[in-house]
Amino acid sequence: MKTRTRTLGIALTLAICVSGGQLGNAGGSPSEAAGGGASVKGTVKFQGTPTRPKPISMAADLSCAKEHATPVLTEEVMTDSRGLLQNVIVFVSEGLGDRKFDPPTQPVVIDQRGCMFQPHVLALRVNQPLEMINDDSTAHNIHPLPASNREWNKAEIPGTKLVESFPREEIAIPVKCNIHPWMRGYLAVFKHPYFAVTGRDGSFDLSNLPPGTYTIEAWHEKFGTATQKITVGANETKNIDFVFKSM
Ligand SMILES: [Cu+2]
Repeated sequence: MKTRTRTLGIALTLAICVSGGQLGNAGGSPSEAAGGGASVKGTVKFQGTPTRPKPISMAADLSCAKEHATPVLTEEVMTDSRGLLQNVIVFVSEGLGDRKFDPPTQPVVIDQRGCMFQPHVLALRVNQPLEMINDDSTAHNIHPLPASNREWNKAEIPGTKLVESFPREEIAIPVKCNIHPWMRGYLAVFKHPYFAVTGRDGSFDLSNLPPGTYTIEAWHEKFGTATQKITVGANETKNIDFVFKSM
């Protein structure tokens, strides 16, 4: 497994505790998972003073600016008052052996709305359809910049819906719109269903894992990656809390 070392002076601390066997939803498609009822769940926090989100100027395209009564804020580092960190991809990076998982046929959607990529971070599966929608009255394009998948760049006039997919696992692919330089997002492509993207509460839940020993990785676009090994038994849930820190 390729490990990124872009850590920007961030240290990781990790706390583990064990709770009773509880089932939740896997980041992907639990129904196809190998089963075993093991879960790894927890939260991701940032400790310290994170960079404050800044207002984005959309003055270069007034049709974008008029979509917002107040300026939209940058989405690179999003924490709440407790430091719970949003848009972290948490996933199994090692331990599944040579298990194979068929890609879901149901598409995932990235929406260009208000001249922003929504969501900012999106995870999907290898060869899963990615629907790209332009809900704005202005033209966009969508231009992923992958390292191991094929690069493409597609224009999206208003009302467009395009479909693409990625054949190789890659975490994560920067995505931009060439027309609006502030538009930036990330796509993570997985060959298995055990991943999650943290929401406002910074939480993740990797459930329905087969019993085993896994490397769990957390990826954030600014803070880099952090990993930890964990062993879970059948119907066992373990909690992991990732904490990124300024040094
Ligand atoms: Cu755009």
